[in-house]
Amino acid sequence: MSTLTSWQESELPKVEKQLKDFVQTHAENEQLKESMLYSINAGGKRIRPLLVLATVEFLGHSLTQQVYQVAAALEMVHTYSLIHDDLPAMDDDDLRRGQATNHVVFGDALAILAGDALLTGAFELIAGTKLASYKKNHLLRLLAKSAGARGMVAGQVNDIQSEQQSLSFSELTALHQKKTGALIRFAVVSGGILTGQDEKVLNQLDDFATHLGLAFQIRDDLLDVLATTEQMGKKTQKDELAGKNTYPGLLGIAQAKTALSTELEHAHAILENLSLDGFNSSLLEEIVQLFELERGKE
Ligand code: GRG
Repeated sequence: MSTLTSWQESELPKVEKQLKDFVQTHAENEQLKESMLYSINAGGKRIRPLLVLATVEFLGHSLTQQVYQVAAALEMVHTYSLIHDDLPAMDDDDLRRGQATNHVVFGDALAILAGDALLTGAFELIAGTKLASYKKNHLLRLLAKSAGARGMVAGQVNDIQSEQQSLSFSELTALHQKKTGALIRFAVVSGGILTGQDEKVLNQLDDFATHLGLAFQIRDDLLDVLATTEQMGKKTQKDELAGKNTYPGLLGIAQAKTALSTELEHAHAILENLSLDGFNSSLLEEIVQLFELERGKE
């Protein structure tokens, strides 16, 4: 068993507990609770919480309840974004995480409201932690910025508005730095904020996560072309049909693979540089490897 596998088996249940306890105790309406828990329990990979936890470990600090709470809050924002993205008014998907999408099971209205409650609940969860006020403020402001009109929401709007138009490489990259990248950057930088790092380290973490976020998106685009619906637990081959701008669409598959490797090399190099300061990067390195294409698709 790899270090990452055994570590995540012992650590992720603590994030799951925060997620479930929060929804159980904060959703008064039974149907709303059911709808929120349906998507929370649908078997996401928990990449963003893993990045929060691994960054804290990398920076030489122990994992406290506050770290698990911030990781859970981030997963709540991510889960809300998937519920809303799947709605008929957006991507109109009926399969997510290998299951029927939230609106297919609960109806559009409840799905929208479950997403709203997960998003707002994330801020309540962080605000209620026992972190020092300055850290809490920083995390709340950064999460709002990352999720909102300068972050993920901005990226999603860009994505919708640019369907059926051709974006350049730099326009596509700017779109994804917001749509997918902003929450991945929050995951890593929050580890730095939680452990009280100075601005120089926070900037390096942000730089590392920017490359990781792009790698994540290029890989996701490649898998839409190369993987099956069963392998992904969501419909594949959709991007081209929807007239979406994608890395393989713009660059071709071979060059998109090269772009993925380039982003991962940049991420490695930044991590190595940070490791010179005495940090142990082995877990984060293993997580970076998860962003490579699996064997058979490389
Ligand atoms: C609705 C405001 C709003 C935003 C939605 C994130 C997003 C923006 C849309 C999701 C659509 C999509 C395919 C994005 C590309 C990459 C991505 C975020 C994939 C899903 O994340 P994973 O692979 O999913 O971490 P799991 O299910 O494992 O959590």
